[in-house]
Amino acid sequence: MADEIDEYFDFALDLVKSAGNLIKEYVNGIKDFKVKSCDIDLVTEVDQKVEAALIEGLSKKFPSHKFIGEESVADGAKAGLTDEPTWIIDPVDGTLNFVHGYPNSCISLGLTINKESVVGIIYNPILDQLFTAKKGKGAFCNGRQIHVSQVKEMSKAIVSFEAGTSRDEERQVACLNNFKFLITKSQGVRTLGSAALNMAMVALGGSDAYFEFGIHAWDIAAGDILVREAGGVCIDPSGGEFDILSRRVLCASSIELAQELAKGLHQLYPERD
Ligand code: LIP
Repeated sequence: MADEIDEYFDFALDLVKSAGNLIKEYVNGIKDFKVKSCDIDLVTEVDQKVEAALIEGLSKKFPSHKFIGEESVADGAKAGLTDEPTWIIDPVDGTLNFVHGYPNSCISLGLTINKESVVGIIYNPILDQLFTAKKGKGAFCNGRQIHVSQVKEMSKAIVSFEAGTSRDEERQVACLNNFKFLITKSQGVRTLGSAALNMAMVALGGSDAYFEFGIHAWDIAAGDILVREAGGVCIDPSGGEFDILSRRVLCASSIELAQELAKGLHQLYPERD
């Protein structure tokens, strides 16, 4: 299995690096975009071109593999996860940032086998940050091995979260309650605008935890294995087991910090993917 994972990883990495050039062309932002579920949830032709290039390249090389892509699902494809090798793709994670020319956007590519993340690639071509992980082989940033911080308590933690794509009343209440929880209990609060890059910062040890309600499998598949291979944990925000299709995620440098956060969070339960 390890040799197969190496082959999958090496081929996918070349494709991601090449697709990153499409994003680099718009380092100052892109003014042509379409609105999806609301005027915060956007898509550009670059999102669509990157996803098409990754699916075309991977499906030619590995014809039996399956795919869950953000824009394919937006166009009606099912986000069904099977035991087959499945590539889970966010072609531009942080699309709102990308449209604005705010340099926190990335390609997020995860691979699951038997529903377990075994490969993660998160590439921000604008800042030239390449985060990678393979099952059992550690986590890396630009080829340098990385590790989560040693932080085990909120009072010493930088915690990131996101307001997300919708602004309905229930989400506003949860967001404000959780923001108050963080500013009173943690050392710092950050919101990067990209789930994958928030998770990469935890793996890097730059921040100590991240949680979000309402994200999708494509936002977190790569970040899940990256954080775990960096020595961190990924769990459900209520403290239970991580479920990639639940649209809920909490990752942290330690289980102690994750559980302290889980105890105090105002929970949201979006409809599953
Ligand atoms: C984004 C996520 C982010 C979330 C945004 C959006 P996209 O993904 O990475 O965490 O808060 O609402 O969903 O849509 O840019 O691929």
